[in-house]
Amino acid sequence: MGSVPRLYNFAANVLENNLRGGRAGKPAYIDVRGATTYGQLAERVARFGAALRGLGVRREERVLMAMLDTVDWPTAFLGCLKAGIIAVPVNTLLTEDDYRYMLADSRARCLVVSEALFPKFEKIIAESPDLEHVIVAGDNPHGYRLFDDLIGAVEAEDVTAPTTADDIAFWLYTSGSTGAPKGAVHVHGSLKLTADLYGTPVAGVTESDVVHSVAKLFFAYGLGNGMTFPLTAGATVVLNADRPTPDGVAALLRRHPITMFFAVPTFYAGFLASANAPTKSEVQIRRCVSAGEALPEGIARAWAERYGVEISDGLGTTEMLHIFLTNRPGATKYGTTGKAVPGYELRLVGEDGNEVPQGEMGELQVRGPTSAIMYWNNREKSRSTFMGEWTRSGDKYIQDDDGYYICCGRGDDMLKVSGIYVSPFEVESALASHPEVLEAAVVGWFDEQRLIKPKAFVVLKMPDKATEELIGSLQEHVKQKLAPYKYPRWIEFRIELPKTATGKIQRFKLRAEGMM
Ligand code: 3SK
Repeated sequence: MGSVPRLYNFAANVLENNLRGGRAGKPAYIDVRGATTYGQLAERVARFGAALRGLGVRREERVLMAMLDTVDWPTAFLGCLKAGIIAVPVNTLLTEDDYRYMLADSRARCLVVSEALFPKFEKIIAESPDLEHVIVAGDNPHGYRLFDDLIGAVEAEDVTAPTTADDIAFWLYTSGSTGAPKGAVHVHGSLKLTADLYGTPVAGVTESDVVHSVAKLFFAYGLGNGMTFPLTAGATVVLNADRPTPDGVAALLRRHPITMFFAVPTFYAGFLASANAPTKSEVQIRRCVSAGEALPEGIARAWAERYGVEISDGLGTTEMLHIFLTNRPGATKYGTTGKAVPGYELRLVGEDGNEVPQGEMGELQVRGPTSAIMYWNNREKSRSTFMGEWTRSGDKYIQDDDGYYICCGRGDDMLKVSGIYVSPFEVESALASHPEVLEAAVVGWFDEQRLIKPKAFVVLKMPDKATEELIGSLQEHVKQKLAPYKYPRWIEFRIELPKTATGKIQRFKLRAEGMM
């Protein structure tokens, strides 16, 4: 099982291993600008770390990364880690308000932003008192420094910080049903351990693989798929900076000999439905993984029939960094999330805090060496999530007679939409800010593929204003206020919402209507 030396720097270690393994000339990444070899990656990472140090960014200070998936992403992330600086990669689909919060909460001294995302930061840079340096990845510096110029201007000196395995390496923000996003704080050793426990032995990433992850690098899922596992194995990664559409990914699969494919159920479903999807003979995929939300059996079977490859459905959390529960090729039980990844222990806990008997539903809790050490600056949520050796997942599961775990949804009101958490409260308050809306309740609803999407039940101030046109304008209103993926796919007008005697909305009653 995995172990990490006491003195350990993930970035320095993984890059040195590849150079020592004779892979200096082998492509590590292929992006829209071409291939970057392991040798070039090691040099870029060293230069970026040295450049940050040269700017005066010190060990343990934070660098917020709002970056699209190009080779600049791993360069910046690994450059921070090598220099002992903390990388804070963030979701690129968020709003200005979200980023304002994250800059303030992390007190980032440096921002690295892709040119295409710069407009969302333009105004808030000046409002972030701790931010001293802005680096723009792309061609237009917008009055700041260009990423390429910065790394071109320094020597690739060795800035490796003598970190320990338990030193903080990076944070990943995750949203809860209420309150602001929480920064899950991860250490250097956890990256190695996710590869040693899951990436290499279970997902099976090898040196000969060409890997593509539809999930972007800023997700915990994408970070493992597109960086930790392939770099640990010495594989090659194909990156896609664009929004992942079935057509775009089909083109990548035709252009590159991709052997390992990581995606989320919504993507698998959309790809299967696409007229342009490649045939089995056009692709070289040998392994497929799904996570983010439970994979419906119909999608898994249709994929296996079309491509002759089972999709291994797994569950991870941002808090545990990667997958700890999964199906495996040859032992897949469709409709379940499989069994624990060796190195992790699972238990199902009831409302009373005791483990439930086999066959009964409980909250899934996990014990393993890759859990985050805390949520930054949030003692209350840290204490209730990281309970000593056990970490709460917030997901409800039952274990069947064969020991396979079956997902029964969330234990709170959160929705997972295409693998990303959406808080119903946030969508409700966006709806309630529309002048025609009195109140709203948002719940998860199955679409025709049995994948969860947000549905809103809306009470209007004047019920006779309910029209199809208003539905469209409410959806647009939410898209303007929040990250667009959070908008309600369906809106139903109601005269009133089900409530308790104390006026609390009974979302479970609305949810139950969708199950009928
Ligand atoms: O959503 C998941 O299942 C997942 C998988 C791997 C890493 C992180 C997450 C949230």
